[in-house]
Amino acid sequence: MTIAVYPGSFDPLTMGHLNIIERASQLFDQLIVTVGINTSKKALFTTEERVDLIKKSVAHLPNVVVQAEGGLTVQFVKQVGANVIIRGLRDAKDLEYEANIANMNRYLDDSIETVFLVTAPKYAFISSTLLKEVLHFKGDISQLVPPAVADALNQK
Ligand code: COD
Repeated sequence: MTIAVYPGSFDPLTMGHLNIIERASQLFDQLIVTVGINTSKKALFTTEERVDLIKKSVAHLPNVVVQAEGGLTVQFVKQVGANVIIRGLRDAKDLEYEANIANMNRYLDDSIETVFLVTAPKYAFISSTLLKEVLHFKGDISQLVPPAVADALNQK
């Protein structure tokens, strides 16, 4: 069985993330989406809230599992018997950032490969950070996130 892990902050999950999840779930027998800790980001949702929102948004994908992960991504990948990390690329800036993470992960464990999926163009401008900025000023972002996330954002 081929297992891949898609780690992220997902604060919150966007349509761009969901598109990557849907596509990766077709490439592997099982996809594990992990809500990890990015020490350089300040969170809007708790880890439990993010896990719950992702679970609701991937209910139509039977081979996708969602969980929280507080440690190093490569350790988790090894633990679950996977050897692939999925990441999404929106533009050249993402590539530069993601290449460094992929190389650090390869340094930590060179049996683990990072596979990049290029964002569908209609989602390329979406980022959790920009969403939070628009929301702060009460802009409408309901089309840019799955319905469960839109509801949760309205309640925040
Ligand atoms: N379309 C497609 N893909 C997208 C979009 C979009 N609109 N927006 C974001 N993405 C991609 C990102 O490029 C990324 O690949 C992924 O989705 C997740 O994005 P974020 O922003 O939710 O998550 P990050 O990048 O903050 O997640 C960082 C981790 C938590 C994975 C990382 O910090 C981590 O692994 N932490 C644990 C410690 C560790 O192992 N560090 C790695 C060594 S440096």
